[in-house]
Amino acid sequence: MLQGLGNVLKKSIEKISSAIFVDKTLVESIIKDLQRALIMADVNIQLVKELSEKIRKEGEKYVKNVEKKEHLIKLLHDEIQNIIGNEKKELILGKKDTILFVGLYGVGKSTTIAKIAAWYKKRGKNVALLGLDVHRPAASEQLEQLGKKVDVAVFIDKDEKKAIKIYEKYKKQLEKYDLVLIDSAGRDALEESLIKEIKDISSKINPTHTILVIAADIGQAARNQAQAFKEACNVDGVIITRMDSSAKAGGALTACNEANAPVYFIGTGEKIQDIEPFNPQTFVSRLLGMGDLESLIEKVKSATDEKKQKETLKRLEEGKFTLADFYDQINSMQSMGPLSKITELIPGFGKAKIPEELLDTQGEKLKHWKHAINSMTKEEIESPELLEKQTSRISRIAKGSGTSTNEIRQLIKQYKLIKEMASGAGSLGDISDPSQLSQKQMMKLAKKFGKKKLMKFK
Ligand SMILES: Nc1nc2c(ncn2[C@@H]2O[C@H](COP(=O)(O)OP(=O)(O)O)[C@@H](O)[C@H]2O)c(=O)[nH]1
Ligand SMILES: [Mg+2]
Repeated sequence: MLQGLGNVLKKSIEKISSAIFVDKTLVESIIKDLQRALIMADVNIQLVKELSEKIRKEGEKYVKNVEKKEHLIKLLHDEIQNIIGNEKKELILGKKDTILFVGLYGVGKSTTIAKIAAWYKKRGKNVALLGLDVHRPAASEQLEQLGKKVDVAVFIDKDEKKAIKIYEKYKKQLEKYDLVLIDSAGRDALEESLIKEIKDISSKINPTHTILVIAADIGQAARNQAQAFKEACNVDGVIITRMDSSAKAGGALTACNEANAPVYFIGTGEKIQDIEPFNPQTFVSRLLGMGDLESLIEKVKSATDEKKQKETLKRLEEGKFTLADFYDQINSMQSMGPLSKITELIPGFGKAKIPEELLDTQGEKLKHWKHAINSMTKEEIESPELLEKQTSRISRIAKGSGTSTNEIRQLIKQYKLIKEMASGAGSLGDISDPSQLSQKQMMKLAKKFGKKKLMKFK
């Protein structure tokens, strides 16, 4: 879920950690990727603009500052957290609760009720369902089947057309349950008659909680819907369904945050167990691809050895950069951990779609490059130009390291790109201390190398 945004965020973190230093171009490229992903996820454009501005403004502070990479990542994290929500708001139940579920047709209301029933039954509650969706003939039958599936009591009346009458009929019997979940009628669109009906039911039943169910598909339109339902009937929280199958989940989540409508749960599939409490903090951490921010920052810190980075730069400048230095760079990238494993942490991710293969091959590629370098002679490592002059060496290394000649050529290409950068940087004067690089020098560098990224492992 939110795969696109998640992948962009993970790539941004990789970009930051593998960059030799944080510069304006890096910050801009991250903002650009992020903007595209947020808009794809249907996040409000104004919100995207504000977030970009904050990252640009704050990010500037870290430019030219090798040791501040972790701050840039924290900034990225905090801004995303801000638009998704900062605090977890739980659905708090007492001894006896009645929850009225409201929402439009087809959003997954009945399914969600069954999921919630199973969730609380497992946690020791004696649960009953009450079907008040009187407009659609099949609605009560569906609820009955769902109730059977999760093994809880269901109260319906297929012939009664007045919702409130059904409620009155079963009121007494329902008293013996700890938790009564009420399925109300929906409509195709938010309209006067629906609001009136919900208002009526709500005032007569006086539920302890009212939960609005929306489908992630509506994206940022969730904001108006949440506001309208809140005005009509004291909605205290939201459940967003189809987080697994909609690309607009980012819009829905951020819109609920804007409307001050806490998200209690998210639906992540069609099965009964496909529901989870929504915790904005763990959600964002998973989106960024890490268990939590602290460990992420630790990883970035250990992956970026400032002293080593400076040495690398110096060697680059002096034209002494060899494959051994390149090997160190690969190592620092790899200490970020295998990205394929990280995707497993994302709820619904594994189930919904195949994890992006790119992330895997990227890790694989680095591994192969390391193997290849390990199979080289000292002479080859020091002067990789030899490999281009005598291509038989490439075949030998490929055989010895279990890699392909193609991979080795790619490795040499990448290495040369960095060396090329070195000669350009050299002509700019002393860059042994990257924090001393002037804006002008950086512009010159950026121009010289155009769109080529210094460490672009793609
Ligand atoms: N992929 C996915 N489908 C869901 C989810 N929740 C509900 N659905 C599906 O949405 C459709 C409508 O559900 P239903 O409960 O009948 O909606 P209602 O009209 O609001 O009561 C059904 O096919 C459900 O299986 C979810 O979290 N993920
Ligand atoms: Mg229904």
